[in-house]
Amino acid sequence: MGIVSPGFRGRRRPAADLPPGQHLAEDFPVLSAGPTPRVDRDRWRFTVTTETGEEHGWSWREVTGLPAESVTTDIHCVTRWSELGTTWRGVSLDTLLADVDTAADHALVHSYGGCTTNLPLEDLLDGRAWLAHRYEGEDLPPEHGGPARLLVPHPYFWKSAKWVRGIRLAVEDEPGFWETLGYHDYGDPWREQRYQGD
Ligand SMILES: Nc1nc2c(c(=O)[nH]1)N[C@H]1C(S)=C(S)[C@@H](COP(=O)(O)O)O[C@H]1N2
Ligand SMILES: [Mo]
Repeated sequence: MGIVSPGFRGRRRPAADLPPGQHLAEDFPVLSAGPTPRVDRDRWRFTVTTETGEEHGWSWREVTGLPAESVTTDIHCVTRWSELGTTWRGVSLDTLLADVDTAADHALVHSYGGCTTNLPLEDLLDGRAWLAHRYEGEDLPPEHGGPARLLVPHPYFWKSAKWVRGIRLAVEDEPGFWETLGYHDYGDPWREQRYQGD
């Protein structure tokens, strides 16, 4: 028996799993606002700065020595492509933020290269965000944000900062690069929060 429809790919799930207005990507598109920063692992650092200016920093060796988790998740870009069931490996932000003493509600994520994006701090906690350094079983390639990127799959994918360098915690919300350009402050794909005012 067996009905094989042209173009069927076994890995794909039904489009019912897609948020409104999204379609499946053919491959893993690269979406970068500027050139790909090349960051040497020997000089790479990840720094969390609290609202009082207290810094918590990790070298590449320290970050990759922390317990890592495997994550399989769907990702949704505001330009309307989605990918289902992508697999990653990285350190949970719960682990990185565990010893950080803060009263802040907001996070501004900074990337090597200067890009920024903002998120509520609570969206980085409770198993919803990772510092990802592996993608589909390989080191994360530079064009997709290597050495390491933020993976926070429940909002649109622009919140998943590539070449992540650090997080600044703040009492007041401050829009990042994308949000200043008109993207939504929060960006929930299931509510189609693409642009300010959605
Ligand atoms: N630093 C930085 N992070 C970024 C971007 C960027 O241009 N610079 N693009 C964002 C957008 S809009 C998307 S959809 C994803 C794209 O990730 P990819 O290029 O790995 O597909 O990265 C996000 N993170
Ligand atoms: Mo995007």
